[in-house]
Amino acid sequence: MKLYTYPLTSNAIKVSLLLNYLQLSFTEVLIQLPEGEQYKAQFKQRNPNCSIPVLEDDGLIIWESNAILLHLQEKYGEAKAGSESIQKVQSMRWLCWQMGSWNKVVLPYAHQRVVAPFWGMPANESAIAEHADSLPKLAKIVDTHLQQQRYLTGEQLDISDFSLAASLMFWQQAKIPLQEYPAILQWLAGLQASDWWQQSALQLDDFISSGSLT
Ligand SMILES: N[C@@H](CCC(=O)N[C@@H](CS)C(=O)NCC(=O)O)C(=O)O
Repeated sequence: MKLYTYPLTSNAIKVSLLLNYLQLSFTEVLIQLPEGEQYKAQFKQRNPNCSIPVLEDDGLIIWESNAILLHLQEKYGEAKAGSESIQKVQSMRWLCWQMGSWNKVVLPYAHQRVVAPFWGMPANESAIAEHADSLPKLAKIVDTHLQQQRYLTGEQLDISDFSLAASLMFWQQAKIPLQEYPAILQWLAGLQASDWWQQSALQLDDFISSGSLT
């Protein structure tokens, strides 16, 4: 299994988190986004959108990070997690919401304040400000939900938790204003305490200090 990735970005982080959680062995192929490698013909053959992440698994090529999560869950996940149809619908609801609403508002924080400086570029604060007014509304929805249950779809960890939490990997460094959402902070603290989250965090630290995959 190969993951074409640029590890610092939120859509890539969600896949790495799940791969570590499932303890799957895979090869990472670094696509140097700052050098425009995603536009090269060889990569474009794999993803015509010229974006990462892309998963190659037994000849199957999958782009779109949430579709990759679904594939990994279906093929390698525990049978019990997400097997109930109502849970699948709830999971799909959060995955769609993550891509359609959450990403637009939350992803720019880490992208501008962590990834851009890593690339030697100044943070474009107006890219954050453009959607920042919507953050309280979205965070409140998640927080209210998590006050009632441990994870997004119930008491079991679900791929939608990976999908939303990935963009919070650098939340303190990126100064994402989450202080008023205690249930989100509690959920996040629980995820951060797990082995697979810490494994991903260490891999990101390594990438930040070396600029390459180890
Ligand atoms: N909806 C896609 C978004 C993929 C995406 O935008 N990836 C970014 C990194 S997070 C990328 O590759 N950007 C390169 C570019 O736009 O040139 C997914 O979830 O996989």
